Amino acid sequence: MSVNASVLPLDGNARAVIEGLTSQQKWLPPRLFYDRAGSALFERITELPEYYLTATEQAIFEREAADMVRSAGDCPTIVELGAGTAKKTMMVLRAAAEKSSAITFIPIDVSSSALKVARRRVNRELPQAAVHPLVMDYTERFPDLSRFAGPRLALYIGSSIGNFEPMEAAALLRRLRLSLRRGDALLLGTDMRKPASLLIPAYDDAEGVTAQFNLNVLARINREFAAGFELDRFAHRVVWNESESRIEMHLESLRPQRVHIGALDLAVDFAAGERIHTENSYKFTPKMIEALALNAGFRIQQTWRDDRNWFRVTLLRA
Ligand code: AVI
Repeated sequence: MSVNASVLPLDGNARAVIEGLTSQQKWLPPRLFYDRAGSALFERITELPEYYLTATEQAIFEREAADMVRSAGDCPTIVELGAGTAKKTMMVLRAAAEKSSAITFIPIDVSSSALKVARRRVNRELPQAAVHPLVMDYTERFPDLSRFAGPRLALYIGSSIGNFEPMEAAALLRRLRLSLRRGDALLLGTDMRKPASLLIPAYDDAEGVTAQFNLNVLARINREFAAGFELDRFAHRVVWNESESRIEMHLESLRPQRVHIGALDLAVDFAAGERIHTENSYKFTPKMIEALALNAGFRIQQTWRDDRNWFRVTLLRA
């Protein structure tokens, strides 16, 4: 039996592709980056010499994890939003395991393959920790954490909060706070504002991995929605938006073209030079972190940073 796709209810990604590509200023949501291919490309980005974020945050954790756990207080349950493969988290888990004999780790991510790696890693390196991975999109809903012992320590690291508009970021942290109890803690990683000469290469690396990561969004739409994007007709573009304090990623159409998206019954026209805005990555100042904490109803307790002041990890109290 053949089914007309147009009568089936559309999922969130389908709706976003239609909405984004029929807008005056075309856009696509950054969550579309993270299919299996995109998650693997992101792992490669984190190892690039230009992408200083991961190594810098990792160095802060290596030096300060024990102090962070001490300041957070006794937290037998550790919840991580967007945990991925939980590589950086190990340092916090090890420090927490030294304090409490029984710890529970709840990594949350949309990628089940990344969570499998995370679970194997924790089981191997810290067999005494109980691991409860949750495959879910935390931007849509929050898990019920009440069945896990408190107090809880939430982790939101890697500057993932920077991929949200300031209002959305505050709303997300507010929802997180509501799923925590008074006195629970949050460790928040934020990439700090710095000269464009350092920021641009981090998002436009010499090897072209970030370009592939950006273009993979079109490849994914081809795969999942029977679209006809020809990847060599689009180019990866990176802009430092000084007034908004953010790096922007775009895909620029290199010629006038029409692209059909079969499963959505949609034809999209592009002018030469027209761009699809695919990501914002906000770069923070201490004031921006304070405003975010305040708007989300958290109190800042302590901050750790690297020697160059490129990245910060802030302990917030619900
Ligand atoms: C996941 N997130 C914090 C990354 C960032 O730096 O904004 C995503 C990314 N985009 C391009 N490179 C990395």
